[in-house]
Amino acid sequence: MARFFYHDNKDTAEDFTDEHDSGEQVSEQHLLDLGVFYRKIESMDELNDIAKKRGYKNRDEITLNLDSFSGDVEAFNKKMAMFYTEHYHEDEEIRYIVDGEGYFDVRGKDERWIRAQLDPNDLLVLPAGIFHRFTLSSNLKAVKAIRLFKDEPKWEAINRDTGRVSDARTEYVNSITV
Ligand code: KMT
Ligand code: NI
Repeated sequence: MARFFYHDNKDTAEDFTDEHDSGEQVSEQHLLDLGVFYRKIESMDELNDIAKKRGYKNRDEITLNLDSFSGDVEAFNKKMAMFYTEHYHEDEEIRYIVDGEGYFDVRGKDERWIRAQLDPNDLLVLPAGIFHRFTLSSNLKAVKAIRLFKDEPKWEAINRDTGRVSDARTEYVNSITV
């Protein structure tokens, strides 16, 4: 079952896969107010149903752990650093956890990081334009997830440090009232 909490902002390059729970919880409603949709999924039928309703026509599966990089620690660490770099996309980011565990961090009100710890059967949808990052957890260092897409997969990540503000970002900011 997922857990949502404020990040303690005490992460370093060495320990960012640790939990970093500040102890302050965040509600599902709060996430909804940010445009972030969470659902516990009980069956593949339910996932397919939601995918149909929300127009997610395509999907693939990703396994992320050291083995998926054939034990190449450098390549693995590079990918981990990339996922953990703050960015947004021009489309929704839709992830369904099949196995393992992961942390999705999203920027909340006052720019505070909110951490969503996702476990098997958790579905999370990040709206287009929201700043976020991802990491595996120190506990498991592995995740298997289904990535769903409305259309063809688009992989472009717009990193925050580029300062690039696309229409998706502007629309997201305008849609948020919290
Ligand atoms: C992403 O875009 O951040 C990922 O695909 C991370 C792995 S999916 C749990
Ligand atoms: Ni992303």
